[in-house]
Amino acid sequence: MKIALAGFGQEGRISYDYWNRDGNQLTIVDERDAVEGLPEGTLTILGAGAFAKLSEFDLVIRSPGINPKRLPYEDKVWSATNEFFEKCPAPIIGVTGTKGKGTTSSLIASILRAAGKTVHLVGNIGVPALGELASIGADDIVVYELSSFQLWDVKKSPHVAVMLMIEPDHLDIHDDMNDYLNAKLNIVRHQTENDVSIVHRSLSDVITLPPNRTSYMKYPDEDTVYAKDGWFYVKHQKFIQTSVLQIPGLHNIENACAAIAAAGSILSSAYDSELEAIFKEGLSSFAGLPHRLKFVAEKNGVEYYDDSIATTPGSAIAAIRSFERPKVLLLGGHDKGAGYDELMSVCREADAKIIAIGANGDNLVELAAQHGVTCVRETGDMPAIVARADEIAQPGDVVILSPAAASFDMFKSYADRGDQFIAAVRSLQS
Ligand code: UMA
Repeated sequence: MKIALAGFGQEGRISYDYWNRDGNQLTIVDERDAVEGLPEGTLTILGAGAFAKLSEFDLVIRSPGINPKRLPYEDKVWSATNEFFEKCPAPIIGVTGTKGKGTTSSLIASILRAAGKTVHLVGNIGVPALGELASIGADDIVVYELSSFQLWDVKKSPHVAVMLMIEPDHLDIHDDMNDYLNAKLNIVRHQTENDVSIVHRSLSDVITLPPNRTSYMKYPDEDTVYAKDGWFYVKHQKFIQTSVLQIPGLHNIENACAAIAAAGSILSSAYDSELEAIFKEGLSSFAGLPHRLKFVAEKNGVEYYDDSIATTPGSAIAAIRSFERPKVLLLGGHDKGAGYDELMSVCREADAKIIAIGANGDNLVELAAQHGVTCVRETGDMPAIVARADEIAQPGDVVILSPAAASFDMFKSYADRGDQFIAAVRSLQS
């Protein structure tokens, strides 16, 4: 078969290894002019306009970040996620939502591992699923973190679908909010009778299940899983103390509610004392993913937190709400089309000060002034940004890098932005 691999990033590279068999002729197609690490002797179509030349191929494998409308080759377009859903021998728990997918997926995996299961944690979390396929057995469980990009054109849905909260995001790539939401809803769209859907209560109005499905589990909710007065409750029964979690913030208590519901749907819905010990171990042993509201260091009486993964206003709001103490927020970057008014109101209520950074920093300064929020502009690099925070913050304050924007204006990725922040904080004089 003549196969075009559209996009040669993390997924494209794994797709190359996967389809490089059975006499297939592979061609790497990418809109960048130069792509590093090309396998020797491979056919390529590179540069602007590369996707216009694919009609002669039998199969086009779409990388997640490419809008399907840009590959108008009808039933020839396929994806690594579709291939994985088709071939995976084990049950799949899929997790989507705007923020919290990685954390919730990890919590689910942690609980299932505490129960002795062999778990494969794959997907948007940074592990292309196809690369794991060969090592998955029928008795294992897959936890698949799914982005809207991966769900965009899926033909199957996972056995257990978890939909976390959704807010505007990726509107620079999706046509509009409807297109984004529609892609996410594919996580339940092809489910069958015995499948399970676990849906954040804020989505009650938008969720549409396939005709053969009648109900879904809403969370947090008194009839399913919720948290009250420092305890997780399952079906009205006190279950585990919320303090077992190592990860801070109310949003993470909600993520844990979703994880308890999802893991319970695989292990047993009895939630008895034996399960209680397993869940406790699973929930407490997860120390959090890098760059998600992680404590970095205390300098001059000020605590610094790295929340570089926060690329949307909603996640920055969650970060602000995670602390009682006075806050200095490092905000800004490449704008993805989401509005900042609500975030500014929350900053105003919480009396948080802002240091506006990155490409949309000037707009943020203007908006902060309209909302009566204290805001300074910093146009320097990460050490300059951290030095400015050191200048402004008082002992007892927290400084949070929670930029509510993508990183590509100044950094390679959110991880690079977070790593540079950690390095700059650690080298601050104290
Ligand atoms: N490309 C084009 N044209 C386009 C888009 C991309 O030519 O219109 C090319 C790029 O030049 C590049 C390649 O395609 O060479 C990149 O492919 P990609 O953007 O689809 O990304 P991958 O490197 O394959 O990584 C993807 C996910 N990235 C995106 O969805 C943007 C990774 O999620 C994921 O970890 C990985 O697959 C493994 O499954 C990252 C992400 O930022 C963490 N996700 C977004 C998020 O979490 O907000 C959705």
